Amino acid sequence: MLKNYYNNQILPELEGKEVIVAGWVHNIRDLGGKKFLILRDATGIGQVVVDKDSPAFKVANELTQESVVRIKGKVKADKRAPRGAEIHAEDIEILSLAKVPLPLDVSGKVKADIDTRLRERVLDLRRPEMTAVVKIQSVVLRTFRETLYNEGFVEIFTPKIIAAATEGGAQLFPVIYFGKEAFLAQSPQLYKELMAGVVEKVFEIGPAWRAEESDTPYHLAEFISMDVEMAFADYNDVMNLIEKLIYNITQRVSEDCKEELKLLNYTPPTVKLPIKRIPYKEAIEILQSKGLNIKFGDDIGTPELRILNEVIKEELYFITDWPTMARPFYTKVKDNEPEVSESFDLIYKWLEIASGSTRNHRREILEEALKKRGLRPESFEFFLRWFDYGMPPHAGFGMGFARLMVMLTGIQNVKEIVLFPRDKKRLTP
Ligand code: AMO
Repeated sequence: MLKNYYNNQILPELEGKEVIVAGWVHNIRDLGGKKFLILRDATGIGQVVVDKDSPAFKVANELTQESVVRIKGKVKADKRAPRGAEIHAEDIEILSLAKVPLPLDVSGKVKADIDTRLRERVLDLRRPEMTAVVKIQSVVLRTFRETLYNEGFVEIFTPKIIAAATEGGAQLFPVIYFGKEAFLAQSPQLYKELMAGVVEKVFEIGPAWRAEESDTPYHLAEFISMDVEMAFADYNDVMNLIEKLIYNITQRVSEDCKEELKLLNYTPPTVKLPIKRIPYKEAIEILQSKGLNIKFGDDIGTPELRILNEVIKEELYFITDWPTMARPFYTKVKDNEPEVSESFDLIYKWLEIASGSTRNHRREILEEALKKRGLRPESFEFFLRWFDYGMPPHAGFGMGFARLMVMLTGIQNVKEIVLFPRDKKRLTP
């Protein structure tokens, strides 16, 4: 390794010890006789003092913000330094000199608008607030995985170049696949169902694509979908599992990401179990009682969810039993109430973060559901044929990772959360 200490290990107990640290020059302060280098590494900020008579002083004069340096020096306890200790530099090696001026101020003194931030994304991601978001994301993914592994789930990968739309015909990205038309997967839906028919409990964390025309703070052309499918289960079992996942994730982020949340000046919601389950019909009645011109069959969009949220006063809630025809063909109809389906959305305040359902597991019912939606069963034969050979009843959900992160970081635009967001305007960086 080019270094033997990280910033967060430079503590007063190391007084007098020679250490080698390395990172980015976050800031340089010139105090005549000496220079203060604020050095940033993966663990945060550290302070390095360069005295005028040190051989390192000449090199320090050449330093620019964001240059990468390797510094050898002695630790000195000082209450004014971060964690109560600083390094007195003896040798500074410039590993990569950064150009001046920077297209974006990483130290955060000069604020940039969202377009500039996304254009200069790597520098933007180096800002401590954004680095905090990146770290929280990793804790969320780990907790999602660990919870599911503990519940006996198997992690899978499904193909991303596929032959048919799974979530409806619009919003599809076509690709030319060896001269044939194919599509980028809108979700792993059909393949995760088939795999529930192999190992019962599966999950996948992977990209999904939707050719979203609209430019909203909650839609991306490419998003990470957290998908679960379980055999011998229905939508209530799936909602119970989501409760466990959301509870564990929120708990773990609150405990393990204290520093990061402090940087973001945010406290995630406290998840109270069980999460309220409101049937769609009841939600419509509430909205009607608030004077909205809405009827059975209509979508409950963001403006309506905002109103519903004011009435319900829950940070998290499920809307269950959506109209059958408002859901994709794979969704099971409710047994004694065919106009609604065994389906749900999980809502955070007024943002949909997950949706799921009990699935149809009988071929003839799937064929009928496809036809009702104007789709040709023959186009889905690659999926349907497996229902001839033993498919258990099953259920599952898909959760938008970036939308979950809205709840966990308080950042209100998913484009700020995703590392390199893809939308109608952006294909680079
Ligand atoms: P759905 O289409 O509701 O369901 O998507 C599941 C979840 O994915 C997130 N999401 C998005 N996030 C960002 N940008 C987008 N364009 C976008 N579209 C969707 C949302 C949403 O709740 N196969 C079903 C899931 C299932 O039933 O298992 C599906 O894809 O958070």
